[in-house]
Amino acid sequence: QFPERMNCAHELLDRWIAAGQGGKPCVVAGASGESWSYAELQAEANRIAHVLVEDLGVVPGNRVLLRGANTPQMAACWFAIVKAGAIAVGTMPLLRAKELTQVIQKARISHALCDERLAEELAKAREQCPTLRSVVHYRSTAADGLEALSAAKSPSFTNVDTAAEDCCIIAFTSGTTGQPKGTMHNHRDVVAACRCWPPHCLRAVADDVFIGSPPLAFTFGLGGLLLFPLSVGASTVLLEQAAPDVLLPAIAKYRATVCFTAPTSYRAMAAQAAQHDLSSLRKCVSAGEALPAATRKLWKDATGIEMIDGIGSTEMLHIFISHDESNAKPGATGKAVPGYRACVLGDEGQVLPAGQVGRLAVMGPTGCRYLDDERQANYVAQGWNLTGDAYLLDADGYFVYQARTDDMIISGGYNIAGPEVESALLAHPAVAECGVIGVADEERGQIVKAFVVLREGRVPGSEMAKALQDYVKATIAPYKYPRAIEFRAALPRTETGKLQRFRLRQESST
Ligand code: 3UK
Repeated sequence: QFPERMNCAHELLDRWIAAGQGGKPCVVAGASGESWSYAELQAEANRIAHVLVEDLGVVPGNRVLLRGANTPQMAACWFAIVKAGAIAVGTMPLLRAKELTQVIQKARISHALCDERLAEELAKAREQCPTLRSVVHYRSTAADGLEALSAAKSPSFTNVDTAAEDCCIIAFTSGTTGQPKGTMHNHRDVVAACRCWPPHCLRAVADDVFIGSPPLAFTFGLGGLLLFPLSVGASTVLLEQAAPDVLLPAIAKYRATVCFTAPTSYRAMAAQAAQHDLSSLRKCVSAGEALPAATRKLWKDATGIEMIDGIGSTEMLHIFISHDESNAKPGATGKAVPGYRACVLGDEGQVLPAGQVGRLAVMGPTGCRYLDDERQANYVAQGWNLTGDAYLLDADGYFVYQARTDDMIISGGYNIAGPEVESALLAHPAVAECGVIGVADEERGQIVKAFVVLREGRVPGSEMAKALQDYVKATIAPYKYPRAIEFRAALPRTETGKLQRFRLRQESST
């Protein structure tokens, strides 16, 4: 199906210019409205590729760290690295020196391209990293900045003739518990990801305008906001900052049609949707954590749009279980995306029948290869990747999320999935956000505890707690109700919108 040699920068970018479509809008800087055509992005990427090869001595296979918020310049740097046959290692903008040091050491980074606005933490990390040979700042007016170096270069560049199986991305997932895990993806994975989920579940077209919140350093953002729009010749609006109150007006301003963000962001946007013109939107994708049925309904009531949910992971590059908007089933993630296989395994590794909760295993054309051999041995068997999620397959063949495997709560002999209790609570009109964990209890082993953020104007207290408990008991099996409820102003979340249940656990054990 794939040629032996290919450079994915050609499939995604160069081929459009070769086909005479270079004048089409490609990347837009959300803050300024500055728009680059396909030809302009290509020319910029080519100039930077010359800098990498001629000035910095990058050779194929070198690992190049990329640090910055989502901007057209960052997109150009990403393509430059890939065109030069090197490996792009995206890093989340909020990472500190300590975490950057880990990434630099684990991925054996030799060069870095860094947005000047985020130079500080990388400079600190560099002191600990003798193997990091050069750091060049972009979006910079300095004499040794990337723009000064690239201005003199030719806008044409012959891509390095890479093998389809050559690595071009190392992506790190912080995981939900700390230690960053590095995973490798090659040119073929990138093209395969563009040919599986997007045509089957998203079905975007060249006129679409993509927008969203995930950083390009997160493969959810890299796919949704760069690879997928370019693979169909569409345009993409890159926002340096994409909190709900920034994303909403940006959707209206750019008449965006396809939105990628996490459930928590959809909940926050739904509350303010009426004040913005969202009539351009036609596809809304949710990933990163489970999409509760109540959130799907909230967004549909606010915008009329049936969301597309999908579970993906850094290991698998992008989404592998999902559905299109006409096959949504509230509360379920969907079915295996064409090209992927998924099943639910029991403790002995046997495939479980429908209705039983077990470990999700997935196999497909985009993964999974860890940097670390020990992880590879523990999480990948005969090509099957254990994602760390507990799932069940329902009678209709839909995969239904339960919890992260290590987040299951055992209380009084019952297995309780925190996210199911969260979904029940989120359906209550007073609840804006919530997180459910198990806390130690002498009598029951663990009890279910909910952390609740109320909507504006709602009053916390024992009366509210009782009302929420009764509400849960009336919605799901009564033994699952939260025996303890704590009201909070906000919940701890990762930069990608994932609830950090481990932090809630730490906070309640001290
Ligand atoms: C959880 C979901 C239920 C699940 C990601 C889309 O999130 C992404 O990658 P990460 O490596 O985390 C993977 C884990 O996140 N998860 C993600 N989506 C869903 N749980 N329903 C969902 N729809 O625990 C999974 O194992 O950070 C998502 C595309 C690319 C990605 N990297």
